[in-house]
Amino acid sequence: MQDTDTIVAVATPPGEGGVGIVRLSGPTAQAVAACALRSPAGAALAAAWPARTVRVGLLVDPGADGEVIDEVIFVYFAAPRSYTTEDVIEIHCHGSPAVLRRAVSLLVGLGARLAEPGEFTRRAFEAGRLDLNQAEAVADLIRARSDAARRLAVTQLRGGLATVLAASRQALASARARIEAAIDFPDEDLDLLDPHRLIADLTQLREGLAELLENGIRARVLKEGLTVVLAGRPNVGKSALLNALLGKDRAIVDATPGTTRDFLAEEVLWHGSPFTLVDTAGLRADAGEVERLGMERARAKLAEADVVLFVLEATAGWTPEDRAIFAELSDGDGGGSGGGGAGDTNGHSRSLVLVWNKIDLLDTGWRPTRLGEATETAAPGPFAASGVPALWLSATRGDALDELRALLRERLRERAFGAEAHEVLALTIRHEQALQSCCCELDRAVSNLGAKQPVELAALDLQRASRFLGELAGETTSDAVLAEIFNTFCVGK
Ligand SMILES: Nc1nc2c(ncn2[C@@H]2O[C@H](COP(=O)(O)OP(=O)(O)OP(=O)(O)O)[C@@H](O)[C@H]2O)c(=O)[nH]1
Ligand SMILES: [Mg+2]
Repeated sequence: MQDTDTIVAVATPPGEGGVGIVRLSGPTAQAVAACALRSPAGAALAAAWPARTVRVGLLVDPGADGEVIDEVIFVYFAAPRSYTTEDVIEIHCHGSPAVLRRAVSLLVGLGARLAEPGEFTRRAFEAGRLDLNQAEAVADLIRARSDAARRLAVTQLRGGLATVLAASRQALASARARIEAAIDFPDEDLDLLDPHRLIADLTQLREGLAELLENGIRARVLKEGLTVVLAGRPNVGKSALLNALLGKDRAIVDATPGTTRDFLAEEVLWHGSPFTLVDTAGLRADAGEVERLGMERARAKLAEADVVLFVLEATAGWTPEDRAIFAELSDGDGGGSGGGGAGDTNGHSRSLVLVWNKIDLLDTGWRPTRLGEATETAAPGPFAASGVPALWLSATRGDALDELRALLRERLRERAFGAEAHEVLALTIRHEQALQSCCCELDRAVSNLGAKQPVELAALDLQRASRFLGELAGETTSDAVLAEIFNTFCVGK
């Protein structure tokens, strides 16, 4: 990738649209565009282009006797006041795949190069117009599916993390300066370095970062949504429930046990909140080879679940097979606690919901009303008074589906608790790792100072902490990380 090239790409999504935008960026953008743009009357353009002015004209192919490709409008953003900080020309064509394809190949023929994914944003980053967090926020904003995700991306794009970190970086720099001074003037160290104050300052700094981390993890739930996995014996109606919740015939439903083999994931938005619903193969002991492979996949999905819907048959009651599955689900991470996962900081305690399906087949007219009321009577054996919510519903008749959706939205809110506030930033895994490492270094420094170790040790700890904060602010980043981030972009951004 050579940054002196002039690059070109279609900036709008593929397909038909009212307008399709071709974007050129680089030192020769104006010269390249001038070869292909004419006034509405077909005259060549004057040498001096007014910047930031919308102009009407024709896009022509000089190599094909000036064939008119489209009537267009175009805008020139003169360096450095453009998205990439280079000369940028945007040509607004009609949103036709044929026009856009021809326009790009024409501009490539005239000397531009096809842009790589994310190359426009990468140039903006390399020129210092955006920091790395803002560049990532651009990709997040483009991908945002819910209003919450959009809001988080815009906060980040407007410099969120860098602003939040400024005070922490300042505090760390001051602590380092005090330690360095104590190292340089060892005889006076007691006066220069008040270890108690330093420990208090570092502890406060660490608490602030830990809070940022916790809120960031919650905000990620708002952005990425909750993963809800349906699990249970074969034939209890998992696939029927998935279809009912989605409101469409997505999974095959059949009276033969073992119908679903592979897992099936589908995203939905309920009241603007994203959920990923995952249907899985029924779990049973005497399964054939293919079914067993399906069960392995089901178990892998269960490990990723935020919420497990344990589907049971109201007509069959609590069977020994259900008991075995329950033992498996509650093995390990908090599956049996039924708590909403509030207060969880590693982002992965799953919560369990019992779903008694097929109540339309019960001949009594009985039907539990509220969740809480249902819990005690509905939760058998190990669930009695355990706080695991239980719902009685019918996937095929549609009873209580709204209650189930409401319960799942409630779970999402619990996970994201506090993340609605404006100052919250959604952290990426990269941010989380850097923050965690920074907190570790601060802990080490505090314990070294507390144990009256030579101050040089704490100085080294703080030096590393400061490097992690720099990484977090998007200043020091390896080429591999950069490549990974920009490769997730679409071409034209
Ligand atoms: N009466 C009634 N039948 C249902 C209900 N839900 C599912 N069924 C029926 O139960 C049978 C099994 O449904 P599926 O959704 O395929 O069950 P599953 O749990 O996905 O089964 P596997 O994929 O084999 O693990 C089908 O014949 C469904 O029509 C319900 O609420 N009421
Ligand atoms: Mg199924």
